[in-house]
Amino acid sequence: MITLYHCVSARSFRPLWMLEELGLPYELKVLPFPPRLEAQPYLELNALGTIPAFFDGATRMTESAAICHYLAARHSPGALNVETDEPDFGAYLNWLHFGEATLTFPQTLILRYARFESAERRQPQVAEDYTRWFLSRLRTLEPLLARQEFMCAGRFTAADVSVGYALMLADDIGLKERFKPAVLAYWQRLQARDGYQRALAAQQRAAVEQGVPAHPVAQATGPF
Ligand SMILES: N[C@@H](CCC(=O)N[C@@H](CS)C(=O)NCC(=O)O)C(=O)O
Repeated sequence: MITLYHCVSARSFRPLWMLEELGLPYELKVLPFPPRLEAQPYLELNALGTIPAFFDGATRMTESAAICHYLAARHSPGALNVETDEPDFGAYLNWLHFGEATLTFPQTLILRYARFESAERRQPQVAEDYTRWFLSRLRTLEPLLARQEFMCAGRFTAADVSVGYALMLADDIGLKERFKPAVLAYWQRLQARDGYQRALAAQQRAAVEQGVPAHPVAQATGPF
């Protein structure tokens, strides 16, 4: 049985969304944010205290994009995964990692310096600079998504889950109004998917059942 450690609408939403798209059985353990302060026994499973942590038998993983790749390759060859002999294999890997390494990274600085730090340590200029940086990185998607429905391979893949989560977080931060039309339309298409809706419902249900606040991580307030 797969076990996923998750905080509501944190990066662990990527593997949760994949699990729902794939219809796999899993156990979802929801933790308050940040686990390193609010759920310290979790540090025994992941010394960094970061989310996600994913267990599948002897396999243990803590990188959200890598878990998406693992699930797609193992459970959805040729569908949610793009295979090595497909023309878009390189584009697939690129977008899968772009979602985390290039898009989500500047968002973490916005969250930290606009919300998570104590009032005296907040840095509005840093938050605005990284907001602009994030939006300029999104601009590289605009011409692509004006031409095609999904990131690559002519179908929905794990790369869409990776990039889609970055758009979800941007929406939670309040940046959706600054999306360009093709990116906005793409984000609306992704939200309309049954798998996405089931993942939202699953995290809400599990949070309530496990007595954890059900608001998204982006609404958490520090200092931490
Ligand atoms: N590159 C990792 C980053 C994991 C990460 O930093 N997760 C955040 C949640 S979105 C976290 O756990 N932050 C809490 C902390 O740093 O204490 C991934 O994609 O999974």
